[in-house]
Amino acid sequence: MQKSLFPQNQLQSLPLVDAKVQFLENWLDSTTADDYFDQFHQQLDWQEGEIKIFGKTTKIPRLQAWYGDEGTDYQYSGVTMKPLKWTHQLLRLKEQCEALTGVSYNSVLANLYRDGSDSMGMHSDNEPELGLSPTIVSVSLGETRNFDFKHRVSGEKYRLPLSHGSVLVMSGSTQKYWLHGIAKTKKSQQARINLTFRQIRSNNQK
Ligand code: MD6
Ligand code: FE
Repeated sequence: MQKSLFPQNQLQSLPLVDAKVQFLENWLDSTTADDYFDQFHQQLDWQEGEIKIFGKTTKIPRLQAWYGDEGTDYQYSGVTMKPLKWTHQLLRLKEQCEALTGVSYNSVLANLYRDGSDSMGMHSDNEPELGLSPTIVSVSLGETRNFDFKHRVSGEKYRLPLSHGSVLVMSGSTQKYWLHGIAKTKKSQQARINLTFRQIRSNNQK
């Protein structure tokens, strides 16, 4: 039997050194993506998150919600988030991400960018509970926003627009060498939801 000329899925590798980043623009068809957007926008328990910088508490410029298996507490910039119980739709999307990547996830961080003035600063997802080379799957819904990468050492930059229904997978040494973030923009006014599925080492296992 002839081997398929194409890999199992259509993920495309981005040309970034010291990283493994894969992307698929129209992963979800538009009806499915619309349904997920509406459900998550209405049903998730969106909170104004806070971070502590040098002991000072500040509101973050977007809304957040954290869902996962029991024990997947998440420490983020000095704040601990306790996971809420999975919704039916989040579990369904998690299973689609698992089928795409062949990796299992036990938690998801949801971010809601209400308009172009909401943002996420440049960061790496390198918290100890994620392990050394985590695979993180990111699904984007709603407004297209630019996703920026910056290499920690060389300063090299790469920008990728993340559109409705697209999926981005980061793995290997990506978090070690690259920062990423979502800049503010004057252009984009509509809401965007991003979901990053992760595998957190549970507190019970520590
Ligand atoms: C966002 N995403 O797209 C924020 N992190 O709104 C992330 O911070 C992210 O997309 C790790 C892996 C993939 C991501
Ligand atoms: Fe991130």
